[in-house]
Parts: sequence; structure tokens; C-alpha cells
Amino acid sequence: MTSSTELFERARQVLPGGVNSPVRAFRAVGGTPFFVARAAGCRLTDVDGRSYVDYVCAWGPLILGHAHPAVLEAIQVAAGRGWSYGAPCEAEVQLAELVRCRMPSLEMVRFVNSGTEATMSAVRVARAATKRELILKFAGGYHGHADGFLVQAGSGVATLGLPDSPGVPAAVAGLTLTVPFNDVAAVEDVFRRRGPELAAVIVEPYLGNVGFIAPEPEFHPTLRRLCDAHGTLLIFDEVMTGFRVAPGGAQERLGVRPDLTTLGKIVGGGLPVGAYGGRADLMRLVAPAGPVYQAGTLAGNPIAMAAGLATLRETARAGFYETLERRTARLVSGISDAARRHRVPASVGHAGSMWGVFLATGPIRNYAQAQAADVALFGRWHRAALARGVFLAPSAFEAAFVSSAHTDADIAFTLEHLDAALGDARAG
Ligand code: KE4
Repeated sequence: MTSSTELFERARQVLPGGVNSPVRAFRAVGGTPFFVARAAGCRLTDVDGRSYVDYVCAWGPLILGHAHPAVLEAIQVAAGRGWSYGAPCEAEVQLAELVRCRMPSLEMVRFVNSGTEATMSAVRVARAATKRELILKFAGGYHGHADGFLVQAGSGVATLGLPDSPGVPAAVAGLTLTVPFNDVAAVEDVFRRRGPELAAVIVEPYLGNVGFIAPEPEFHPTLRRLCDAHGTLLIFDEVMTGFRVAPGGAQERLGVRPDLTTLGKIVGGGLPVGAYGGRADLMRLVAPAGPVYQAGTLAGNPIAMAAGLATLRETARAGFYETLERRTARLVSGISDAARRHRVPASVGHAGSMWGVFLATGPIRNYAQAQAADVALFGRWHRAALARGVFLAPSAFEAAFVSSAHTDADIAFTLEHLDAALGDARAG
């Protein structure tokens, strides 16, 4: 019995499913999750001494890889000054100013502790500003676990095949309309029928919680146009894409300016940070500047702010994003070639260093089509890859990531072993 197996048995006695977030339980791919002993660069090492090239990257935050020296030093220096003040500190202002510089649509920013807090708060602001209650999201979109978002959600809900979630009142779920991603006609129909009731459209600009699905060229401009025509606010949920798919996130890459944006993951460098921001007239509605209440004991935590600042500053280095995109393109191209050699239907995609592969014939343009992916084959591939030292997201319905710590040699190692693992998986 491995130490991970023993730890997982103990964990299941005291933590629901043995984990603190469902996707970590390996339910969708089988096997026992490994328990991490330490991490550095692009590698995780488990309690049994096995190491893995990591493409989960803590589900997105670690664009620099694990334990980056600049982030480690920033955390250590900040910790030496105390680690929770319950009062403002300069780092909060510095990070907010840096976010605004990188993403100018965020004229004002509020820091919270998670992506979920960011999205639930942004929707509250939108409802207050418009005095409307309905929101529109997209099937497979995952915006955290607040009640109103657990309607045809992605990520763990999709991974575990859950019919949304018990405990969400019908009255709350009924305020969330859902249509397929990339479906312009369906969006136009919703606005035709319910436009005057719509407070906001909330969208992952690139779907990353069903695997990786890119928007079609007319999709986001249509959302922008219809929101403007109906007084509805456009919320870009950039928790995953922010600072990932471009220096200024998806809104820079797509050239579409949302009214509100939510952030998480990279903005905290792997520490618990979420943020929401946008038009100053909207953000001035947030207490204590305005009447929309939102608060948080640990919001703006000085260590988390320091980690976010160090991370964003490192990503500002010349050529950072170009190198990441080049390596990611090489990885997905190699995976596509391997699938072809093994005669496995596969559809790969990436934007910047966010990527995904569906074991299904492409193109995949929405969640319904993504569900055609061969989940059983993906599970066998995941396990075979893990045995060879490559850690893919333990779900056929999650995006993956490349960090600046992944070298060309790591990509070559990965392609060699993913190819062999796919052969093993196909052999069954
Ligand atoms: P958190 O509350 O988990 O910090 O953020 C929620 C969230 C909101 N919006 C988007 C676009 C997101 O991707 C997320 C969280 N992403 C998942 C991974 N697909 C988190 C992983 C997990 O739940 O363990």
C-alpha cells in the first residue's frame, strides 16, 4: 500500500470524498489520488517519491510553475511583516493598480478570496445596477459554486456527471437561463423573449471548464451588441483566462470590453485571491462607496497580494507570453499527431498556454458536443500517463495549462510519454 493510499483512506474518514475540492478525487479517471509532498518548477513529487510533469498547475494559478523564487521571496518578506491586518495595506493598492494597467476595463477593483466570491459579487452588482434579476450563462460554463451558477455547470459538476446540485432552491435556479456556448441564434432568441429582464450575461470567454472550447469570431461581439441594445451588463468571467491567454486576458485577445470582469487564480499567484472589477460607475455601487454589500475578513490579505504582485510582475518580462504560446502549440500539435498515429479521434485546441484535448472527432463548439468525448479512454490514458510521470487534469472536462517552468525538454518528455500512454490506453 502506498503512502498516498494510506493518506487517502484517512482523508476519507474526515473529509467528504477525502478531498477539499471534488475534482481532486480522481473519481472520473479512476485510481487513487496521489498526495503531494512538495512541488518545484513544473513538477510535483508525491509522498511516495514519484514525480510528475504537472499540466494542472493548481488548476491555473501557477503560470510561473511551483515555488518560483521571486514569488517565494515575496511571500517570505511579506510574512515577516505579519500576515493578516484587518486594515488596508499598500500591497492592495499596488495590485489593484497593476490589474487596472493590464486590464483597463477594470477601472476599479475589489479583492475577495476566491473566484466564486468574485462572480457572485459581480452578479450582485449587475442586479443592483440594472434592477433586474435574470442572468444568462452558457451550458458547461462554471463560475464557482454559488447557488445561481450551479445550473448546467461545468468543471466538477460536469466531471461527476451531476444533474446540477441538490440544495439549490428552484427559485434561485429559475433566475439563471442557460443556452449553448457559441450559439448566436439561441442568445438572440433569449434577448428577444427576455431581454428587458436580463441583468447580466456571464461568460467564460474561452470555455475552460468542459475542456477547452474557443469562441467563434462573431460570438462575443454579438454578446456585446445585444447587451448594449437591452441595457444588460456583460460579465467576462476571466478567473481562468485572466493573465493566461494574453497579458490582458481574453478581453485583450478578443478585443471585446466587458462591463465587469471577474478574476482569480493567477491574480493571487496560487494564494487565495479573487477579484471583480469594471466600470467605475458600477463599482462605486459597492459598499462602503455604495449600497451593494460585500465583505471579507481575509480580503486583500497582504501575503496573497504580495504573491499576486510578484507573479504578475514576472509575467511582464519580454517574450514571456510568446514563449508560453510556442511551447503550448508544440505540445498540442504533438498530442494531435500521437492521436492520429494511434487512430484515436481527438480534437485539440489552445489559447496562449491554456489548452485541452477531447478524445472525440472535432470541431467541438459547445458542451453538448464535448460530451461525445470518450471518457473511458481518457481515464485509461490519464492513468497510463500518470504511471509514466505526466499529470493531466483528472477529468475529460477540464482545461490544462503550461507554465514558464515547462522547458522544451519537459515538452519533449511529455510528448514521448503521452504517446506511449495513449497506445497503452487504446490497447485497453
Ligand atoms: P474558485 O472559487 O474555485 O476560486 O473559482 C471558481 C471559478 C470561477 N470561474 C471560473 C472560470 C473557474 O474556472 C473557476 C474555478 N475553476 C475550477 C477548475 N476548473 C477550480 C478547480 C476546483 O474546483 O477544484
